[in-house]
Amino acid sequence: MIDTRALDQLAERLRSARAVAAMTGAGISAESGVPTFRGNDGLWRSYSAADLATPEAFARDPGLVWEWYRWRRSLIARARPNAGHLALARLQSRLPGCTLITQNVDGLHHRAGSTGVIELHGNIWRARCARGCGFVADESRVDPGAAEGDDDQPLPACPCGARLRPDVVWFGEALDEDLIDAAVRAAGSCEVFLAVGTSALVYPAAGLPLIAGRAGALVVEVNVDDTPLTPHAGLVLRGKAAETLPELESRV
Ligand code: BV8
Ligand code: ZN
Repeated sequence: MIDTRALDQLAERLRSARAVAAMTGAGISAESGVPTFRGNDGLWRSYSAADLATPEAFARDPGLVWEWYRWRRSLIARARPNAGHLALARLQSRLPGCTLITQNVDGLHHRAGSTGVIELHGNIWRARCARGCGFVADESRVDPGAAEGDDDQPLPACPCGARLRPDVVWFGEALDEDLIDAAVRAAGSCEVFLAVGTSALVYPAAGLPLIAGRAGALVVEVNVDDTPLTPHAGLVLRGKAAETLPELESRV
C-alpha cells in the first residue's frame, strides 16, 4: 500500500525545489519486461550478468558476449516504456532543473520522452570500436532478432579492422568523465534526489545519492526491497516504480 501522506509531503518538496535529480537502475525497466541485473530474472543461460559485462569475458569469448547483448536487444526492442518511465518524463518537463541519470543501457527513458538523460553506463543500441579508434555505430535500426540463433554470425568489425563491442561500460572500466562529472554536479546541487529501482551496489553510481545526502538533499528511495541505501534515505517509498511514480507525479 503506497504511503499517501509521504507522497503528499514529497510532492510538496518537489514543487518548491529549485533543483531535483533522479537516478534509475534496472528496477524501473523490470515492469517493461527487461530483466534486472541481480534479481533471479537476471540470469541468462545460467550466466550471471556480472560474468558477462566485463572486458575479460569479451576478450575470452566475444561471440558469447555479443549473443547476450543481441538477446537483450531483442527483449528491449519488444519492451515499451512503462508508467514509471513516463511519469519521470512528465516530472522532468514540469520541474525546472530536473536532471535524469540512469545506470540502464536500454534507452527506455529516451523513448518515454525524457531529455538530456545522463546514461552513465552507455547504451546497448550503440556499438564502438574495441581498439578505440573512435568509430561508433548506432545500431538501433539493426534487427537484433536477425542474428538470433545464428551462432556462426560473423562478429561485427570496425572499419579500422578491429572488433566492434557494445558501447556500454563494463565492470572494471572507467565511466565517461564528462558524464560522471555532470552526475556528481547534479547530485551535489539538488534539493531532492530520487533513487529509483537500484540495488545501490554499483559504484560510482551508488555514490551519487550519498553525495546528495551529504550536501543536504532529501534522498528518496523508490524500491520494492531494502538496499544499502535505505538507511541513508530520508524517505522510502516501498513499492513498484510503475505504481509509485505516477502517484507522485499526479500530486506535483
Ligand atoms: C569502475 C553496463 C574504476 C553493462 C553496468 C568493491 C567495492 C566497491 C566497488 C567495487 C568493488 N569491486 C569492484 C568495484 C567497482 C565496480 C562495482 O561497483 N562493483 C560492485 C558490483 C561491487 N564498478 C565498476 O567496475 C565501474 N567502474 O569502478 O571503474 C576504474 C577507474 C579508472 C580506470 C579504470 C577503472 C563500472 C560499473 C558499470 C558496470 N556496468 N552495466 C550492461 O548493462 O550490460 S552495471 C549494471 O549494474 C547495470 O548498469 C545495472 O543498472 C547496474 C546496477 O544495478 P541496478 O541497476 O541497481 O540493478 P539491480 O538488478 O542490481 O537491482 C535492481 C533493483 O531494482 C533492486 O534493488 C530491486 O529491488 C529493484 N526493483 C526490482 N523491480 C522493481 C524495483 N524497484 C522498483 N520497482 C520495481 N518494479
Ligand atoms: Zn576502429
